[in-house]
Amino acid sequence: MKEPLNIGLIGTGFMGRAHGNAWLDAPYHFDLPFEPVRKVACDTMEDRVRPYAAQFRWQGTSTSWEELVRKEDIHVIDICSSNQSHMPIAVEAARHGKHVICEKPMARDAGEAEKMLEAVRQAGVCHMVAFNYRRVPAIVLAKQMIGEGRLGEVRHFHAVYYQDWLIDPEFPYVWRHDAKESGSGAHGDMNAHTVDLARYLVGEFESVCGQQEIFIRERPVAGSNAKAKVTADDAMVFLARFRNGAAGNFIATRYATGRKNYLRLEIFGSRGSLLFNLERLNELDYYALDDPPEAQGFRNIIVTEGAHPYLDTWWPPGHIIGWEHTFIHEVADFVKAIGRKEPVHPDFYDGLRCQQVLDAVSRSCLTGTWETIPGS
Ligand code: SOE
Repeated sequence: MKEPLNIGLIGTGFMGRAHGNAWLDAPYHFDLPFEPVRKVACDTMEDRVRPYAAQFRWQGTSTSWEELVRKEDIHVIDICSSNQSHMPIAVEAARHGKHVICEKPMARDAGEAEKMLEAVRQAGVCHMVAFNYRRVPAIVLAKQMIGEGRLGEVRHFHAVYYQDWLIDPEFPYVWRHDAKESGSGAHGDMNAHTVDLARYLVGEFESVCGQQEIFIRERPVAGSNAKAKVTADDAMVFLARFRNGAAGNFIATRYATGRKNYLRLEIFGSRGSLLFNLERLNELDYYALDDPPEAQGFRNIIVTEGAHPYLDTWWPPGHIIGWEHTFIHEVADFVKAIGRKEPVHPDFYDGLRCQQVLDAVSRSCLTGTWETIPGS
């Protein structure tokens, strides 16, 4: 019998469901050092948390995160609630000795992220930011290939993250439109992912220059005739310089009509290139300058071989995996790190560095100039 690792999950919306599914599935597919126990699910509303707990089979429920993080028998706090709650929950959870996994963006700004990092470091607990796209096998393969020098020097990192769920002006006002609650809009929600992937695949940022847009300034409030002012960005576009000399360009928008969850990376190096599209997440396109001239061209790698990252635990070659698997990989890696008492990445330091880049982009929209990333 493995020792139990009792989980307290906070926030039962979209991300709560993705994490709930992952906690359920991870032990069936990965050899974990503990038995994760879905102990308490928490949300502010009783009528949200109860059906969630029944669906994902949690033992108990709570409507108070303050009480949950104090519970002696909870070992891990999994934060899936809205952005403004991340900092207070993470700090308190760490203070009570809990390991913390936190949804992205880690915080609303770098100041909050710093407090969170300090809290987990002081407590000596394991910490992770849930940038799940680092756990797409094709992305891990891309990292390996770049590390092996197959691209030579990376010159361009081009990242677009397109969604279109806001094109309807009648789409109601939600917390994601409120900069106070969310920190930012498409920027923190979507650029956070691509900035983290850029740090993972290319390296640290040096400076950035951004352009922010709010296309629809007011939105209807559900259940009333009132309208609320949108303060969080609908789209954020920016240029970047990396410390290693690579040039980056990034677009995050919720107005890419027809695109649903289209995260595309194009990485061009002196010896080769890699292309990735999240909506085809089992595939990686690779161009190698070292191929004989008559055979040159992009090749499409179906990333489902046992030799590919994470895939030895799933299905035979060609039997594809999906979006939810990235969360399963994430919680499995987190539990393994707790067992080994070792750091796991992306950790709260990575979350802070990502936040510093996002903040610098926002600053540059106000100053109209390039902004340097602290510590560059
Ligand atoms: C909404 O834009 C969202 O769910 C993000 O919050 C997630 O991080 C992303 O994976 C999909 O889109």
